[in-house]
Amino acid sequence: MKNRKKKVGLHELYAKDPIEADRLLWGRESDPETRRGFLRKGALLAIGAALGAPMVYGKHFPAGMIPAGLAQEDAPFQIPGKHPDLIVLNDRPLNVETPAHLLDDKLTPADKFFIRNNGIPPEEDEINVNTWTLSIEGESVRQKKSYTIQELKDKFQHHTYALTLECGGNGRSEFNPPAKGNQWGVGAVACASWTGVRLKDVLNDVGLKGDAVYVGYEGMDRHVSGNPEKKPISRGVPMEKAMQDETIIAWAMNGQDIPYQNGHPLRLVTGGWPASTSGKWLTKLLVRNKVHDGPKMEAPSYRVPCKPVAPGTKVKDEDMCIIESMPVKSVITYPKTGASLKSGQKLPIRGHAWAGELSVEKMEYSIDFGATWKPAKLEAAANRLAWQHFNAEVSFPEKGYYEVWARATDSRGTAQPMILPGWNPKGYLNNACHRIAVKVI
Ligand SMILES: Nc1nc2c(c(=O)[nH]1)N[C@H]1C(S)=C(S)[C@@H](COP(=O)(O)O)O[C@H]1N2
Ligand SMILES: [Mo]
Repeated sequence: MKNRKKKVGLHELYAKDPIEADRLLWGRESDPETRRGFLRKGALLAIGAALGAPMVYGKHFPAGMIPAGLAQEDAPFQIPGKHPDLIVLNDRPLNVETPAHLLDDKLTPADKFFIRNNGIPPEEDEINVNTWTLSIEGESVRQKKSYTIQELKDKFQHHTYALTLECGGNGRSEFNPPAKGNQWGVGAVACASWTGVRLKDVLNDVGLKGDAVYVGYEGMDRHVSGNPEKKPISRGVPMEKAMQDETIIAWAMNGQDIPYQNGHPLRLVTGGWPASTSGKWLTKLLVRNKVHDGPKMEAPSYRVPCKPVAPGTKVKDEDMCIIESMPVKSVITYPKTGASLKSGQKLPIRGHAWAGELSVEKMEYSIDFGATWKPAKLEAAANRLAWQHFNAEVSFPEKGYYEVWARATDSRGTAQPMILPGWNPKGYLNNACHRIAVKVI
């Protein structure tokens, strides 16, 4: 497999030396503390030249931010069953994100669903749908029990839900100081329709002890070290999440077999929570009498500081808390960043918004770098934990370079931050507003 082109340029420079990057890009020094401040006229002209059009609302554009119009193009890379324009961040284990404009479908099709592997998936010929068994064990089951996929299908009622899965590290590439790990842009998120049986129906059939507090999963994938004793990942959710109607053990995505890289033939789906809790190639569920302690449950994996910290702070393991519901977020899926239109034309925009366990109550967009906001139309979710679609018709006052920023607000009134939210050592939960570049010519 060919690795994708190494990312170079401004993004890398920003990661290494943000002050120098500001100087190069903006021709001025930024405040080393906040790297905020706004552009002077000379810098505005320079940036306009680089973009090929003047930045009409340039006086509102924060220094230290890279215009979305200067985003890097990546080399195509072909993965079986996946769209050629997905972006490969790592090929062992395979980690692949979806560019925002390929997330335009209301339900994400199989070929556009991102891949986040922590280990090496089972070989395709090791997957036998007829003999695959799921065993339910752990100290809090009355008696261990196992089911074939056919038994699950025969014994329990089937349910289909649209469920949003977003990797906890989605958006990591923006953090500064940078966080190690896959440098996800915006596309480690998807919402497909999943069919299976409710985890709670299965757990009730098995019979639980009164002390059950957590359900962990194990999958058939292997640790990259090749050590058969080690699992690459085994995470889980508290009983309350496990017992929700929408928490399912699924065998189908969008009415078809789950794609191989996304967990065929069986996966746990826990919508609205970090997708790391949705175990792929599911072989085992462990009902625990304590917080599950499988690989990647321990600090600092999938945890953030319990209390906000200054960027770059070292945080003790005991001060890191497990991520549960994901924060409010949205993505503009049409047009693709870099769109241009004729002066006087209106630009239709659309995308999706989601808010973990909550719903999205309001959607807005800005064409002046967040100085003012206008409402977008927001649709109701297909069901709880599914993303919601939005659209708007955008007018621009004159020719020039613009960015369209989108901002969702959840049902508790919490809105997406315009720029990077709380820094954390592992780079999780970046729910800053998505933005696209637009030129009016
Ligand atoms: N068995 C197994 N399940 C797993 C993983 C894995 O590596 N192995 N990765 C987790 C993580 S971190 C994420 S973000 C999602 C990604 O799901 P996807 O690859 O279908 O997009 O799967 C989760 N479930
Ligand atoms: Mo993840």
